[in-house]
Amino acid sequence: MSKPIYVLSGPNLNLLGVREPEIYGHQTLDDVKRLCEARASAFGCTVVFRQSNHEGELVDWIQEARTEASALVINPAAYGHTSIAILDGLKMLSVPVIECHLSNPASRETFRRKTYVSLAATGVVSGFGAASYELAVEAAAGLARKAK
Ligand code: CA2
Repeated sequence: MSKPIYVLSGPNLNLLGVREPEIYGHQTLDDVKRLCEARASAFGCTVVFRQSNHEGELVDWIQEARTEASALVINPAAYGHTSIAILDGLKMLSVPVIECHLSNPASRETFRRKTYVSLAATGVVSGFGAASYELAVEAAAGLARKAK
């Protein structure tokens, strides 16, 4: 049995679908989880889907992914713009890392234009709403298969 794709989401994304639907869409994080599971299953993969508002917990899960995941998809949310701890954790992975954002941070405020996570990412998917996660899972599944 191959290892799952870890799909991690950062702070405030538990409130997805509740506020700012014009930026982040109407779908909830549970909806996004179902979309990721369906897309992974189409590629013969499974996902471990988790969200945390806490930087350290995200770092713990990234470290867990070193041995337990075939690939990692991460929407670091605001921590992408601030967290060197998350960047350092990601740099320790040898599996593919896909950074994913619902919105396109490059087209928003200046402070969103830099993400530390991108420095450790194999690739980035941004701006497609919930479909960003599906596309990221698809990319992760393809890269994980190639790496076998
Ligand atoms: O577009 C994305 O996915 C972001 O990672 C979302 C982050 C933001 O800081 C990044 O620049 C881009 C914010 C997540 C906040 O989550 C919310 C959920 C529901 C309602 C409002 C915000």
